[in-house]
Amino acid sequence: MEISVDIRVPLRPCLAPPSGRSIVLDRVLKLYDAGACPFCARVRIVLEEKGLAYETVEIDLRNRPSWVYDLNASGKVPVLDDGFVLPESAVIMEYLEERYPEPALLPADAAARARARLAVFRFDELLGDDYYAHRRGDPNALVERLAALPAGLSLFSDIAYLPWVIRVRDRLGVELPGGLATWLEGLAPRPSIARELEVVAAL
Ligand SMILES: N[C@@H](CCC(=O)N[C@@H](CS)C(=O)NCC(=O)O)C(=O)O
Repeated sequence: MEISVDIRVPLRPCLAPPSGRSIVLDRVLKLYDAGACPFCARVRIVLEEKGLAYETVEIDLRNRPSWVYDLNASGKVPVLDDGFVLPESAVIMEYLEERYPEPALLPADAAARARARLAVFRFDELLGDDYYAHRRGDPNALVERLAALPAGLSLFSDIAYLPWVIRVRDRLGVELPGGLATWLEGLAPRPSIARELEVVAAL
């Protein structure tokens, strides 16, 4: 695999690797993306944490092109193309962590890695179901879920939850419990997270 310094202008500068610490591969990673989508945000953040140059194809979810179903039978984004086509944000995160191991987002210790993966595996029950119930106006336990989030286990699992926590605060106007607000403040200066905060602010 050829690795060299990327001097190309990214197709979507607002999502370009922030620090100049980008690596370019023998092909450009392509992300089928939607700015508003927190599942896509997981992947955007991982790509930027790893300093990977990538281009995005923005999908209008309200007027989705039919070819999206050729990439992912469910029609959902994100979908990553790294020479092969891969849907599902949590699987894409795992793939990027394995394929581009530096910098590592999972801890070194096997038990800590397992705990981080378990937190991602249980995302729906620990946050997602109640987040979407709240958005629909259905009964929900969002506030209780936020107070009990498995935050701070690893950067990997934090990235899997952050997009929703940002949207809870900045889009739904729900006040974060103290510990979670502090956790978010601690992560916000990271360029990858600062960019996502900007994406959400522009929605
Ligand atoms: N389990 C999928 C969920 C992705 C997902 O729900 N994406 C939404 C946008 S945030 C989508 O494409 N929705 C279109 C649809 O449901 O038809 C993942 O983790 O990637």
